[in-house]
Amino acid sequence: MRHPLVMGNWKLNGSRQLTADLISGLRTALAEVQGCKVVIAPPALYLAQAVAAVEGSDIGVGAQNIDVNLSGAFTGETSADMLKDTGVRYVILGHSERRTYHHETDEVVAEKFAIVKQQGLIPVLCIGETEAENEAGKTEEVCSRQIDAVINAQGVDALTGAVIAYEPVWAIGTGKSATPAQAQAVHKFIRDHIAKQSRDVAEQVIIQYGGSVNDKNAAELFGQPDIDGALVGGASLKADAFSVIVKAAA
Ligand code: G2H
Repeated sequence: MRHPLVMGNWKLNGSRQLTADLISGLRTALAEVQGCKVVIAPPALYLAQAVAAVEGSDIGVGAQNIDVNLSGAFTGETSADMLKDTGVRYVILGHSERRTYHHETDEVVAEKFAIVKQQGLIPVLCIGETEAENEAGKTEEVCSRQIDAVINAQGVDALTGAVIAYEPVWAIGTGKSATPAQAQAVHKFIRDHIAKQSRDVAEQVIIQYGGSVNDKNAAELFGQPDIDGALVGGASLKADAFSVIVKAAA
């Protein structure tokens, strides 16, 4: 039985003050909520503060990226080892902003996926098509290629315990979310694609939707059978909006 996961991707936003205030607001608003796992992903600099601030609550902490190396001469990077040492449990991988601005290929993302799994952390593998790919009817081709980069390198069992976030690039930060029916169709395709290799893995893998999820559209998205929560950007920066989204998934 899959449980929903709602994760807040703060992207390059935040401060010590916002981290303290947002987590305090979430702890209050979500104290009674059960049935939905909640994870926040602040910028790397605030991860240690966030881990300390969520202590004693059910809120988990995730990172937005890692390096493929565990240590060494790699200036400016953060390793899976360091995240684990800090108390971080989830790692977002292959977000379209990293694929676009940092030129992360499917192969690099798959390598990072392997490191995250080896360190006992939970990868959140972001996949999704651009607007041009969508209009060219290539959504399924792009999503399966991005997943197959992991499956071909590590086997389908690598997806056991992992999270996939389907984020159509045209819906990210645009206010233009996919409709529940559009998202469900792609989520079902993704699950069926994995099921060709393993029905068990396909049934247990959490597939989040991401792309302009907010307190108004969340409930209808979560009503779809293959949508197991959301990866939330902009709306995760306000405790009240994010709490409404979490409660819609619970
Ligand atoms: C998609 C999402 C979070 P937003 O990137 O990953 O951001 O909800 O702002 O579209």
